[in-house]
Amino acid sequence: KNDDGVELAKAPTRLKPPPLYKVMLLNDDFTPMDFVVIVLQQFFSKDREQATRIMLKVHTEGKGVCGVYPKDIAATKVDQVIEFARQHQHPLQCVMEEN
Ligand code: NFA
Repeated sequence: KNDDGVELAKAPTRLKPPPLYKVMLLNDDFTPMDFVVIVLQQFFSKDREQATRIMLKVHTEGKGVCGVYPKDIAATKVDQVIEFARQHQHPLQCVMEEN
């Protein structure tokens, strides 16, 4: 109730956790493999071995999952990767997909 005794709408109790989004890297013919490995280490906290495995999956299959995050964090990762690639003049693309 507010000060006048009027019943106010209450937000519903959250039953479901927030949706998660996969952040994916897309293959291209120009970005160096070493650069993709650095991206996976720097922005997705992968060690060199995991990063190399994901990079090769993207290279051979066309795309691959780098990590799974809530929406705002996933969107920030996508922006950071695209900006980092752009600064280095590589065409590497990064997208998010609802899980
Ligand atoms: N296909 C790129 C090459 O042969 C490597 C690459 C891997 C690019 C993963 C983008 C993503 N240099």
